[in-house]
Amino acid sequence: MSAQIRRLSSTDSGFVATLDALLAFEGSTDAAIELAVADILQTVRRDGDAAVVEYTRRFDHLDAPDMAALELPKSELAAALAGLGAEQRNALELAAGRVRSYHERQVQESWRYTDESPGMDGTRLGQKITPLDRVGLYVPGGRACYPSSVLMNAVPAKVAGVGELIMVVPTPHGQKNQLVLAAAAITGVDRVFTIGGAQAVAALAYGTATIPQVDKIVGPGNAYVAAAKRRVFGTVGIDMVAGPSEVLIISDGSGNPDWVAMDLFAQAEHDELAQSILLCTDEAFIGRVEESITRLLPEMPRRETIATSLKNRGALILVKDLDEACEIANRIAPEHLELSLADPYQWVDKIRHAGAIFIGHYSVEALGDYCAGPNHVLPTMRSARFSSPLGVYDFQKRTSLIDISEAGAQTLGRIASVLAHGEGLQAHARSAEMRLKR
Ligand code: HSO
Ligand code: ZN
Repeated sequence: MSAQIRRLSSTDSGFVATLDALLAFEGSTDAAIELAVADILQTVRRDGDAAVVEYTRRFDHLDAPDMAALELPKSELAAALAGLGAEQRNALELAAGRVRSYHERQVQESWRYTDESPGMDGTRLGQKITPLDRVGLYVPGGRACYPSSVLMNAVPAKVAGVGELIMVVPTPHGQKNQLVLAAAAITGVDRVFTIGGAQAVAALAYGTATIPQVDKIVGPGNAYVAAAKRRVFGTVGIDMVAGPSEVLIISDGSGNPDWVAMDLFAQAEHDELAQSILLCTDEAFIGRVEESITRLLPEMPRRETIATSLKNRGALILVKDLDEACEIANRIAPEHLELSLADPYQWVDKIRHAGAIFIGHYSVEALGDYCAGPNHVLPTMRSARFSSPLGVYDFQKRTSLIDISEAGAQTLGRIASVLAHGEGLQAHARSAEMRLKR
């Protein structure tokens, strides 16, 4: 298998158009999938447990007499954890601990203050923070089934104080992933059901006799799960609908080309649509990275996926200088940005749009994916322009507190009355005016 990855230069004519075409990704809405999902949602909403059991038999080849039989007892989660080798258990626990201490810093506190502006005497305003009551965590089965993603979703939910965390994970033919169950045990997931697909999303969103209705559904999934999440949004909250994973590396040629090549591979091995791009100021270094790619690729068990992903969506791009690299990075708004630079800190401030910035040669995405501490659920498809990594914030909500004194009601009543009349809302005006002392 020969490695092919396009080489571009920012001075190429039509470079911006070429780059935009490379970045374009249709978060495809396949009509057949939409139709199938709509039908599944409706059926589960109507028939509850029986429908979920039937879909699980049909799609996952898992025969259960009833929904209760598809719930895993807590003892099975504990057994999965106990059954791990010491090395795996240790790694999982250390990762969970690091992710927890990072996320503990994100907890938002309620606040109140006394309004000191003139005429407001004794008026108090504030914001009350409340964790969500109940959250559903979707964990994929099959290829993209990551215990690390259980940690990244469950830990912030628990740190936020979510009342009950319900995990669903499909187990085709009854095949369970012990690391996933162990991760659920470590993070204190409350209940686990071995169901998946749009039917699991429907069960969580609408509730069934056995599965309690949740307030928000988080976690990655295939096209069916993504379509189902989009459709139930509004009935419940959802996290985000993630696209293929992306890495952008900015290099000044000071690094090791093998390291850079492997970082590109690490992203590309996720799936054939994953995107790995290098921006580099040093043409000779780009050549060395290309050599590393060719030499290292045959060693990789997932070389087919890597090769396809590099060929279709990868690029090695020569840029004029690091200012231009930062400009392009902001245009790309990558999920992961590695600053593979001798003196990275002066460039951090220039980056406005990225899910996570990995600073310097040792800060590699793979460490962030598992155990650095920050969340690995990050905005993809340029959505880092307007959104943020998954965090405790996604599991807490805010309620406004308004405590207006009698004096405050005089001051505000006059303002509100004027505005209410302006909007033609007489009852609003009157209810404000009634509090005015004559
Ligand atoms: N890079 C993925 C997360 C992941 N990598 C999980 C390995 N396991 C998306 O940020
Ligand atoms: Zn990864």
